[in-house]
Amino acid sequence: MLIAQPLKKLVSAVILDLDGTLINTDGIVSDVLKVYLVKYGKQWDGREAQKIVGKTPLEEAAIIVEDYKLPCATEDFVAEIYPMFNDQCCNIKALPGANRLIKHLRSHGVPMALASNSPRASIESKISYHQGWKESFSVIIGGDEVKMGKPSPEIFLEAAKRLNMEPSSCLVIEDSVPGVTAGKAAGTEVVAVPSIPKQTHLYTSADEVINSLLDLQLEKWGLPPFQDWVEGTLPLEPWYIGGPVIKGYGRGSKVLGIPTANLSTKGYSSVLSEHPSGVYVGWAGLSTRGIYKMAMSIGWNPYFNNSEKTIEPWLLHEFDEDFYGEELRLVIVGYIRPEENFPTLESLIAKILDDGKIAERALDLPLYSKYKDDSYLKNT
Ligand code: RBF
Ligand code: MG
Repeated sequence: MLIAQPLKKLVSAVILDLDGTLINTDGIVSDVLKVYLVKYGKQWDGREAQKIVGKTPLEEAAIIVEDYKLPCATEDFVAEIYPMFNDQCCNIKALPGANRLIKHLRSHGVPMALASNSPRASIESKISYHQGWKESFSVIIGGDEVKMGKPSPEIFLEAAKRLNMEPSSCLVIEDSVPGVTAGKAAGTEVVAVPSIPKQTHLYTSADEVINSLLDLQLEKWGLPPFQDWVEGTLPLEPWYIGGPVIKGYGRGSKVLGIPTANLSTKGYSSVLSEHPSGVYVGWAGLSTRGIYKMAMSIGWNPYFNNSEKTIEPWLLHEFDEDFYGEELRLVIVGYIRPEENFPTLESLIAKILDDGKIAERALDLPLYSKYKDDSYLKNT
């Protein structure tokens, strides 16, 4: 069946947000605030992150001073906390797909701007730890270089102007609601990549909402498409997790006919937060049994709307008994798709079976099959 792609406006330049879009700043912000608040006998509440995402530094500070009833002026708070962030700049990781996107656009000569509410100096410092980034942007604008930060359109209007482009010929990529608002007010096309899960409903003004940069389809915007997909999978820098197999929600076998060998998420919170929810392929090793192909879902299972991010590997092999408690080792080597919701259980099952076929075929490629011999999987 052919499904017509919804027609999007074609663009010839890309304007990127930095924090939460290209780099995982949230993790560092939480770490610093956790330490800082202890001084005042307060405890950082992870949910606060939602309130400050996309705000200017001064707005962020005002919210925290107010919410935690800190006995200091917003300015003093900023003066104290900023050096703490700056010390941590070197530890902020690129988000999955960020390097790939920047390299790809650069190699195709697509003009790129970086437009962030962060002060210019802080932007420069943050990107200096990522090789090839600074040279890739023909324009960089900080929140201190415009009168009003996002959600005002000013920063994106200025970025377009300096790129010598009409705003309508620019694609803005943004993780925050104020950023999306700013982009639409400036007249640009906007792809939202929300950095906080399960908030898609807040992004209705964006032209498209995607789950992570891995899901960007540049051809929808008339930009040169990525060419790194093979056999329905996107090769990744491999990553490793393992542990004893635990009982999941008990739906895999019973409801779906697809038994997953779930792993505990304990001890993996940072690994889990680094990797977008979605469906992946890789190799699975069971210490006493062997090494098997695997398709795996990570996330909240939108169809069941779980409250916890889970790891659910499906070993592509018929086992004649359960193996709860056995040590399972995984190497994840490729990405298939974001998690989706489905109108019926049958359509969810059909999609998962498709994923299995994709994994079966792709993992035979030398690019992936070489990891079958990874010593991590053998666990001896
Ligand atoms: N659950 C969803 O709600 N949406 C999905 O797109 C989805 N994709 C999956 C892909 C694979 C390869 C596997 C093994 C599971 C997937 N699941 C998905 C999770 C499935 O709902 C879950 O394993 C069962 O509910 C058992 O807890
Ligand atoms: Mg942002």
